Amino acid sequence: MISRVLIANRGEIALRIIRACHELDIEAVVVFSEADRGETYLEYADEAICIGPAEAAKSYLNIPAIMSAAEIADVDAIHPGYGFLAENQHFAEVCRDCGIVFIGPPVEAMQMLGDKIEARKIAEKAKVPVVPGSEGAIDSEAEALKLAEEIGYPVLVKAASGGGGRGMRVVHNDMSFRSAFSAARQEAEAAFGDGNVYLEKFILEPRHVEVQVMADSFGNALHFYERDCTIQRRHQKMVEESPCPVLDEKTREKLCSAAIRIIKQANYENAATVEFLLDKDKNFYFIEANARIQVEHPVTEMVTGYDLIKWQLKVAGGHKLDIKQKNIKHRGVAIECRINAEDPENNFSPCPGKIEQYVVPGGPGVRVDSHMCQGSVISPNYDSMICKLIVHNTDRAEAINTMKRALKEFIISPIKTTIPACLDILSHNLYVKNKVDTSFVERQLY
Ligand code: MV4
Repeated sequence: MISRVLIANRGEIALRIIRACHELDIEAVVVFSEADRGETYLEYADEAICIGPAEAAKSYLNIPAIMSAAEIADVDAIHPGYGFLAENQHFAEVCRDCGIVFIGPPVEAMQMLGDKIEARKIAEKAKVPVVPGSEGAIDSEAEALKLAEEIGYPVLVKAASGGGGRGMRVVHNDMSFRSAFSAARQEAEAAFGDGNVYLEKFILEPRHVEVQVMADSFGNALHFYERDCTIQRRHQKMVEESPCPVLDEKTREKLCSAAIRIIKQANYENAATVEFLLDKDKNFYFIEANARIQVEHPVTEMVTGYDLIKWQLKVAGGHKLDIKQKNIKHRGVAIECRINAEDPENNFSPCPGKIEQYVVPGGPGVRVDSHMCQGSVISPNYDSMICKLIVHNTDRAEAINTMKRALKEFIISPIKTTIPACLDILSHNLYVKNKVDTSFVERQLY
């Protein structure tokens, strides 16, 4: 069993993990940088340890500093949250070598899924549909060009170590193939130190649907249904919901069992998200898997009633995932809006600064995941998320109404926020009617 955890993260997810620990009678030790000193959420922890200056590279990404804090605080385990070191294989390895439980997957599973080419191979082995594309990495330009013609344009050149939209190039014809291919390779080498690229057919106007899974160390793997994360701008998710509003129960079952097969094939443990593209004809294709808990996990918690962070802590401590798949049900609809300190009227440029007035919404079906309060300062050093506003109601139309009413109740001043942008999305005819794809926000709104 785990009795004391170090949280190697900050802000809302650090607070979310503290809360889960305390419900399980686990002590929570949190690290912080100089920029976060004095933040209210640190008070909720049993201990807080300064690990360095504001720059993430010297604090939240500083492995020696974090391991020293773990040693001083005498913890059994480290929860990495999301971002920062959550998918850093070296960090997971250091934890293992120090005899500290890394609350996440085994190093080998993280390595496999971290390489998108390997992940594609795992999906194929698990008989999960992947987008038509190359068998593995492509070395030669001639080989790539030939394959692109076979697959048919448009095609995507993707980086093996990419993900989240980084290191991708769309190619529309033979003419532009050569330059796009070599540019993608160079970009990948520069950004990830891995110039390996692969090819996929470019799926037109897809929806982004992802399945939440959890696995234990006894070979049990369960899914907690899917989230639809189609509403995003420049690869930053803005609104997420569960269940996906355009899936029928039969396709949902196929999608979720496909995700489980991938997770079992990778000998995975702990929480993961398996990402798919859904095309216009409701065909789904595996694209990548994320070896961490994600920002948008609360929508899944709201529709299933399970606390995913508590389950992460339990399975990491050797507890069996003693739930039956058939007992995991989804009820109603949950929607999450990410509220960032950004100005929608100025190209979503970050608006760091002090929050003078902060009044959160409440009432039936409203959940606010945030570490903010009156007087909080949004530091320019980290991402600009202020809050995740999550609502739950009996159906989608009701959930949209609850979200709009909660967004209107929210008072955050004087800094600019994405609340008006979220309201624009929730009020848009195409969003309400489920006629959106991943380009909706950029094409219709911003
Ligand atoms: C694609 C695609 C179309 N076809 N792959 C972008 C992020 C990364 N997770 C994968 N991405 C995409 N892969 C094929 N074969 C379109 C995207 C994509 C996208 C995917 C999900 C959510 C938003 C997106 C926005 C633009 C492109």
